[in-house]
Amino acid sequence: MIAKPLDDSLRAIVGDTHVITDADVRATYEVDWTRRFSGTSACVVRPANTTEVAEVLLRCSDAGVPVVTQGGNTGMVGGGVPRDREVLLSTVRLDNLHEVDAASAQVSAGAGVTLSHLQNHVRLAGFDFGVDLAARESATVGGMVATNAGGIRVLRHGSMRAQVIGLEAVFADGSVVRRMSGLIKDNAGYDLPSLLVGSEGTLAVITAARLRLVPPLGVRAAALVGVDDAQAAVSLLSKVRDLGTLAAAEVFFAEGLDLVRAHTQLPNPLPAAYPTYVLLEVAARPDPCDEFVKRLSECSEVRDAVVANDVAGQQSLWRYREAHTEAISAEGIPLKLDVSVPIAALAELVAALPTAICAVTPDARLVLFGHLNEGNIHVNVLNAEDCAELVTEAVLRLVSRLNGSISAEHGVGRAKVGWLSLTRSPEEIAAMRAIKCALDPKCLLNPGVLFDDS
Ligand code: FAD
Ligand code: 2HG
Ligand code: ZN
Repeated sequence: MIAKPLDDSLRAIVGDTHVITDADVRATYEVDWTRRFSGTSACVVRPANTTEVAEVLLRCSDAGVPVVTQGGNTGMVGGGVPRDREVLLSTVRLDNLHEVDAASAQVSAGAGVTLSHLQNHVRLAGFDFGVDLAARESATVGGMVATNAGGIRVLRHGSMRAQVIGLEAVFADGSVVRRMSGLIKDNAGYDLPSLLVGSEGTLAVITAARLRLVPPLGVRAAALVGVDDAQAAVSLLSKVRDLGTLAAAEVFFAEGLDLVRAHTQLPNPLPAAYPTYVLLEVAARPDPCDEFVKRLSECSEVRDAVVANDVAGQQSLWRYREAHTEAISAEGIPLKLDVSVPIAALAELVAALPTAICAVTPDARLVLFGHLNEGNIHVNVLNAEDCAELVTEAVLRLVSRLNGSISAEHGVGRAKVGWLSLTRSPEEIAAMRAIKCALDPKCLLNPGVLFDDS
């Protein structure tokens, strides 16, 4: 599968055991989490440090062989799996995690460190990390930077971009750039770390990140609230947001809850069923719970609510939201469209989606959920394998008409390449292509991701 001279050089760089050519072992790297995207790699290479990454990229560049970078392989848009005999560079061994720098509230982490490892590490030092998401056991620092991951704490701390102070990365030709000193103020020219955040592996391989830490959330309370519809959810959010203690605001609907309950055997969270559910969490010092409960009792949108101020109770409320992805996957391979619209248009989007999708395929099963505060809805469509393109077109055009984005947090990957122009102007796409050509002139990094092959 791979020419002998390149195979020999890769083995010389990372060692025999870290160049995987066996088809059965490669297979786990060659299909994505959703099972929707797969391909074949020439081999899987697992470098142990930045020098090895640089040498691997240099050899591949000399041989003209494309490279796909993979972290935890939890991405949802097919960006981290090979298509056709690329070298797959896995970052699993870049798992160096430095001591927390308490004076600056920062930490340096290798690209292959998982989110849960990072969280446990910084919590032991009295800090927390500002991004959290349900794939925490597998998603890596490098993958989260490369996708500018969002998740459940964006309303409090921003997305991954807001946590990145500096990066170390290797360009396609093997040259290394490093900005890891932790300077908050450093305005000397173009900010390369910012450019690499969200670049989806198309500009460089990120090898390490210097990350901002946040104070622990403090005392928390979570409420699962039943409301009438998406408009009521938006209106409720606006009434609790000004408490100043909100730490999460998530939304899901009756279909999703039914699916989660069928999959997990969890009981009904509230005595009656409601069309729409909002999961709110507050966190602060001093204890924000009483004020939160009082505010909820004053909101006419609340039809019923269960409040948890103990950790176990909060975790069980979160389970209803976080189990959506696995419950949907247990039913089949969904078409996943992660979109955002201005919050004022959220209710219109939620109301229009069933009609738009039904017009393409009446048999589709639609499950919606997402991050309420950012107008970010995860549109999951089951039974749409045969008409995925048409459904994608219908949903993304609707989103574009509502001034939304075709990708809120998962990226463009391979999944949405054909629709980039719905969200980015020709001028923006031309500028992005110019950057790609300047940094990766042979187009060897993640070909087919973000841009089509032309
Ligand atoms: P991978 O899947 O391995 O790769 C993703 C992309 O990043 C690919 O294009 C890959 O080439 C590139 N990449 C990976 N590592 C590097 C590197 N070191 N250098 C350069 N490029 C690299 N995402 C959210 O934003 N918010 C959520 O709330 C959220 N929840 C999720 C819940 C579940 C259950 C699952 C399965 C996924 C969820 N995701 C979410 C999606 C996913 O976890 C994120 O996109 C995550 O950032 C991917 O990290 P990873 O290490 O798995 O990257
Ligand atoms: C989430 O918010 C993730 O749970 C996954 O972004 C979304 O499964 C999905 O569509
Ligand atoms: Zn999400």
